[in-house]
Amino acid sequence: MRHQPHHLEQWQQDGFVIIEDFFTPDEISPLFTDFENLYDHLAPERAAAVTLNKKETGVLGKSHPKQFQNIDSLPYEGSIDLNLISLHPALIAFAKALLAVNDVHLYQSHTWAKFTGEADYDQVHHCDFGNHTLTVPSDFAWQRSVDFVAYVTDVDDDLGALHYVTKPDSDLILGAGEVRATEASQLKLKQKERSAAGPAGTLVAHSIDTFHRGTNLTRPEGRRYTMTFGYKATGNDMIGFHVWQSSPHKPWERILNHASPEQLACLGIPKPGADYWTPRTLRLTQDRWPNWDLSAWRAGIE
Ligand SMILES: O=C(O)CCC(=O)C(=O)O
Ligand SMILES: [Fe+2]
Repeated sequence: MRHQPHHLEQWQQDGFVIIEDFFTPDEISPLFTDFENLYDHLAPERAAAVTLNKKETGVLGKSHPKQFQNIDSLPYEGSIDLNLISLHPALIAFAKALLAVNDVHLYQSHTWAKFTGEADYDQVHHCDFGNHTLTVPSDFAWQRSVDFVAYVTDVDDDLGALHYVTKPDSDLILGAGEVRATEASQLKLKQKERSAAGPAGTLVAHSIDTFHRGTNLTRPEGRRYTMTFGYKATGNDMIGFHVWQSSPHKPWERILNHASPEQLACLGIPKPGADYWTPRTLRLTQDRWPNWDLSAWRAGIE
């Protein structure tokens, strides 16, 4: 376990928890290499990376498509480490504890590279439910979700640290349970905002009903590499983002051939012992993915 009871209490109280050393340096360093391979060539030229051109890169404070251009989703054209980090057992355990459920589903996994000068990454305060559900955030935590942000580089204040407002503070400003912020309330939210700056290895957890915003990168030639992981309770059809099944030609073997049954259950693959597994489904699955070791699923069936 990499989380403590006080982290769960903080999540219940504030809607945000930040754990600075959630991932170890040994876990982060291969991810950094992957990010360099995937994104370094997209970094702006030096001259662009030291000056911020707001006119070209977006309206200050509003989200803008340029903010989201260096994003990829699972599975990744990278190492096994990069492909498995969204399903790290400690992350799964933390998601279960935060949502207070026994089974969770990974419904979002992104890499995201931001570069000084590439875009104006400043955003207004918002909650993320708008593109995670067609409904509004539930009154019950387990019916909402947990959004994790993992830092692959140090994310200092001049490197686009996320800013957030605790639930008690936003409730005081907007009214209890409000998830919409008027333009007039933005200033008040900013006055109460805190920084989620932290070193590589930091994990931030928040929910689809918590106010936060992206901020701009201002350090000359700065780069911010992060990953986003979204978990929900298994079977919660209100929440969604990716449809893993719609990209069968992506490198799924990098996950299937290396992940445990518990990890794969988070992608919707039935656990060993589930009635889905029969001699027929096992045979066809093995034909489809020849290098996936199915022995755990096969046990007791064949
Ligand atoms: O990357 C960040 O720091 C926050 C971005 C964000 O909140 C968003 O795009 O919804
Ligand atoms: Fe957001």
